[in-house]
Amino acid sequence: MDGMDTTLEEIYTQYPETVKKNRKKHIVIKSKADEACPQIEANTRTIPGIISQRGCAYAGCKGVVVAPIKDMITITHGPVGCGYYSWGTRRNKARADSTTPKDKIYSQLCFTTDMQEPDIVFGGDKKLAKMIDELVAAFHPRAINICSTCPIGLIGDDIGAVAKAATERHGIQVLAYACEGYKGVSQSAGHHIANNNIMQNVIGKGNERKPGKHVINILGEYNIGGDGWEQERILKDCGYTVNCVMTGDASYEDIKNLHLADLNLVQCHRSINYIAEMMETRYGIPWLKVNFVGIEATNESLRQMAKCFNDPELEKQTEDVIARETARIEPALEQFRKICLGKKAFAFVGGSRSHHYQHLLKDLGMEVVVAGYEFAHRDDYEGRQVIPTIKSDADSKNIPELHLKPDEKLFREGNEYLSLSKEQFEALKKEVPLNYYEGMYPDMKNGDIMIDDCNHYELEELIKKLKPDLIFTGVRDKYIAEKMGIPAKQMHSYDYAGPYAGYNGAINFARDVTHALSTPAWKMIVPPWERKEEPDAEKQEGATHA
Ligand code: CFM
Repeated sequence: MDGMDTTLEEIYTQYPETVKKNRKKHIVIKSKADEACPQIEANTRTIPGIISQRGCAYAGCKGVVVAPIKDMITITHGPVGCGYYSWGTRRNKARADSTTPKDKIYSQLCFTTDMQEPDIVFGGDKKLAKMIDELVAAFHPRAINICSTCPIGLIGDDIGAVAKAATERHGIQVLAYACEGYKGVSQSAGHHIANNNIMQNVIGKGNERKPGKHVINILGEYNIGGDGWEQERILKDCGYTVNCVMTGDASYEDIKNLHLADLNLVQCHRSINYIAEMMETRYGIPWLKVNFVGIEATNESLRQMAKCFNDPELEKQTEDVIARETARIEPALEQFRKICLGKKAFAFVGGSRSHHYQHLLKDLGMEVVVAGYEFAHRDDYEGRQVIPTIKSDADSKNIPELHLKPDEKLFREGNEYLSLSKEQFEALKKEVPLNYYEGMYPDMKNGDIMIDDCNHYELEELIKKLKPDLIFTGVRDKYIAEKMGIPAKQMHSYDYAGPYAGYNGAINFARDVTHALSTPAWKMIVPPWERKEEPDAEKQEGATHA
């Protein structure tokens, strides 16, 4: 413990006093003495000049939540760079199905108004309206999203009015998201903006309940590398009807019918907890935080779900699936474990994976000693019980909290959704943490570090001091680790691999991690400034003038 304190103190000493004071609040060392998680500062502005790993509100709204809806056209209203650089970078996979043919899937395409200087000077609303007309004529989409980037907020285009007029003109829903990049301190603000708009304007518009005894949604699952498909496979085998995976491979129609389910599962709490909570308020649908990353975590989530419905047949089928799948993958995992066992890792991902993947790493016998989020809020670290004590910050001042009321026609009590008596429901709540998330802290070990908005400097220092065997990173910090000779797995798009969720995902992940740990390549890297021999001056000259 003391050792870790000293390590951090040494890192801080390089900072000016004010920076040191600020950054100290974003780092917590887990100590046995602390029953509850000490307060960690999160979701506040990154100190200017510090190289952060965060994205912007537009990235959170467009890139994360709305663009994966496969049959909606999403327009980036802004300069071409915002659209171009957010095109195809997030691997939210989509495929045709019985309700969405191939030619109605737009999530792989990029649409932007390509704002030019005259548009910035004279306004871009006309250009946007014209683009919508062209898109409707060319593609006949079922619905359209408009996502604004920074300049739009600055020049004051009224995208709401453009969307309203277009809805009337074309008879399809056109939604406007004022998700200018600067709307928050990170992409987290964009999640909230998207959640609000979808909740207010899309969810509840449909009336087609899918057939099945137990109908569920998976909220906050974006089907990166096919993760959502693996979860659907498992859940169907257990006997569930998956109404909607929100928003990975989801269709507009699925989201209109989102309220016609008995239970909401929440995979990524950070990005979708608003909708889970608002659906509970408006419709009474209970939600359950699950984690389908990791074998034990998947098993535990499936068992908790089965308990919710108090259906012996469902429980039996769940146990059968767990037994069958575990037996199938165990022999292969056992081989990978030989290399993974005892290895030390860091995990720095956005707002939920640094917690989820600790479970999978534990399955492989690895331990995470430092874990951090780029943009999570205090509740993702400390648990939802802290929400009432969180001060309003830059984000929440910009984004309205919707104060929804129970829907007069559709609201039902939680126990009715699960076909339980009131008493059974109360008993269930004692056993299964409905409508709650305990955060990452309880899963960390004594002496581990939890760090918010970790920067390049801190990452380098932590690597030097704690010498991890492997690092799970973002798209930029990955290269810091690799240049230092440490293998890194990029955990946003999985370095183009995956799926990593569920049972099949566990095997893919174990194989990729084993490859990373056993390749000698990273140890062979010697940067030019550390090479012993003097560079050949003549050759260098020649190279420059060639
Ligand atoms: Fe949720 Fe995500 Fe994440 Fe996230 Fe993201 Fe992502 Fe992520 Mo990249 S929604 S918070 S904003 S689990 S895109 S699929 S990997 S930072 S940890």
